[in-house]
Amino acid sequence: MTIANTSGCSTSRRADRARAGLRGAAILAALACSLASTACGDDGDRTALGVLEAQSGPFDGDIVLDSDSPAVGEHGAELVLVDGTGNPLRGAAVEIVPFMPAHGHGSPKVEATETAPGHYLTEKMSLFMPGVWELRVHVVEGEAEGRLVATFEVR
Ligand SMILES: [Cu+2]
Repeated sequence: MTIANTSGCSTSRRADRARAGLRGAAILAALACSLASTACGDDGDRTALGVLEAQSGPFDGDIVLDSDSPAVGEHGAELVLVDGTGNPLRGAAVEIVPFMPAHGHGSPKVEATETAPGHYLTEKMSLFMPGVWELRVHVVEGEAEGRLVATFEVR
């Protein structure tokens, strides 16, 4: 799913693909991206900053970090997760592993606890170096399992 993010580009790559057949819309999307930062390019390898992308499994959702411009240190985040039919995902076990792809290391896994139906909160992720961090989210609900990822830049 897509949320507003600091890159100024509000379209996810998935949404871009869905629109690819609509020529006018595609041109508009390209124009919007050309006006935005490099976080929203055609590189295709990197997700837009702050956008939670489903990688496997039936789940989808959004993530909000506790800062729009996170500094090195401990950070919290709230995830809003939905099941395969778009309803709030209740009673799931949600874990997050912060990882720095450029450095090949992460920081300790944290659990996110459900605070309201479909809302999962974590408070103490250690983002201890400046640079690009992936938040790798693992979700288990009954027999279903899913992985999602969001990318943030820490200053
Ligand atoms: Cu690092």
